[in-house]
Amino acid sequence: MKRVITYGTYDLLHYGHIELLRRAREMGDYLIVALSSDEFNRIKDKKSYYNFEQRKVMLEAIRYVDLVIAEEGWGQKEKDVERFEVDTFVMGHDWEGEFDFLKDKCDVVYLKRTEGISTTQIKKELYGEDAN
Ligand code: C2G
Repeated sequence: MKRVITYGTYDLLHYGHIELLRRAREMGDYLIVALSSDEFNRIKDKKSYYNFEQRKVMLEAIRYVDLVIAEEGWGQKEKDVERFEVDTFVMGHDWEGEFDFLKDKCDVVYLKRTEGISTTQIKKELYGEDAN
């Protein structure tokens, strides 16, 4: 059983997220998503439209996702990789190189982001330029 993990806020779920999750799942047999808590979002200076529970319900409804856990901080990835016996860590390429420290524990793969869509762009188009 090849286990894959990825991390994110996944707010205002869109096809860029789905494409990432689909490709991540295809790299193994079981996909874990560590979903940023509302408190961690504040640390990332991200304000999500949906709260953690709402974002969790949406992710759990996606066929590619097998388990959703909470991401409470930057420092939990090594423990998660060990605890869930993860084979592959996946993130979009906007994080290229940032998580290479995990390479002694698992494969680290950065997948190309889907062009032309982002939660920030959606907010800007809905709420105007100063949205973040
Ligand atoms: N993504 C993508 N294409 C897009 C938008 C997002 O492939 N058009 C990917 C991102 O690269 C990321 C995932 O979807 O791998 C989730 O995106 P965010 O919710 O923005 O994640 P982020 O806030 O970058 O969280 O500890 C890591 C952080 O929690 C990453």
